[in-house]
Amino acid sequence: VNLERLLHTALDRDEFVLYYQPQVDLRTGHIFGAEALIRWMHPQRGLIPPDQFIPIAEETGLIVPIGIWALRTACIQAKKWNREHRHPVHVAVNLSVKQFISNDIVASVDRAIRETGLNPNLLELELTESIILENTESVIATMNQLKKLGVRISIDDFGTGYSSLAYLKDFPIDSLKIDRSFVHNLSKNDKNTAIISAVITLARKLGLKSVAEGLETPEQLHFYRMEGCDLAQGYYFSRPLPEDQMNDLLDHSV
Ligand code: G
Ligand code: G
Ligand code: MN
Ligand code: NA
Repeated sequence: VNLERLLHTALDRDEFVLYYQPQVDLRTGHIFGAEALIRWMHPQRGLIPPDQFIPIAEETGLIVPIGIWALRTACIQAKKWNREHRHPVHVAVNLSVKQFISNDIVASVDRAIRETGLNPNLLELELTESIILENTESVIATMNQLKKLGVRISIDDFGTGYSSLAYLKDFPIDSLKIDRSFVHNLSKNDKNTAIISAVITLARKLGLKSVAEGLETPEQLHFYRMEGCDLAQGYYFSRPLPEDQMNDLLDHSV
């Protein structure tokens, strides 16, 4: 089977969908926004998760048009949410490194914002630490151009890459998403508690927002809140939801 053709057909037939995982503001308890997570709604095989097709999309270069679709769809959705709700609703979109360096990402983001009319401050782009392994000068230049558009940049899965911390002072980023692997088996003596606590402090001292990922229990939530983490997402609050369920959640929140 030619996987590239399959993905191309999926794009043509509009078979990709975005799910949305709510992000909660830990100080107010309000919904801050949502992370958009792509799925492939295959007519025969059902819902296919991103780890089963994003790597192929990257290899074949199809990540570029798929990424443009995701960016645009998330912006359209967030624009709708912000028309209908009093509180600002942010949306976060994942960008793979290939996407960030391979095409005119700045033009794509600019177009998505202008064509949908979304306030760019409500759009966050999630990058992983692996971006650090690319040409630093050009990554910084691209990030600065994106910042000029008014969007926010976050580092996803923070703490799991092989990168140094030095990039935190050179890169114009806004938030750190603490990888969910640190959240498991939280107990008083666990080394993970020390790491999480240090990352939250690091973020605060650098003027960055901290975001907890993968919260599944009230104990985990309590710990992150006590440490002063700003935002959180995880199954404790909600799994990633299809559009209509995310709409319902927002409709029933303050
Ligand atoms: O939703 P799920 O936990 O299965 O997502 C698995 C991975 O797929 C995550 O690491 C996430 O960053 C990635 N991912 C989800 N949606 C997108 C997307 O629209 N673009 C890219 N590049 N990656 C995505
Ligand atoms: O790498 P990224 O953070 O973009 O990936 C998000 C992935 O994490 C999604 O596939 C989502 O389904 C998954 N996820 C979100 N919340 C939780 C959680 O509380 N527990 C677990 N195990 N996975 C989660
Ligand atoms: Mn993410
Ligand atoms: Na993550």
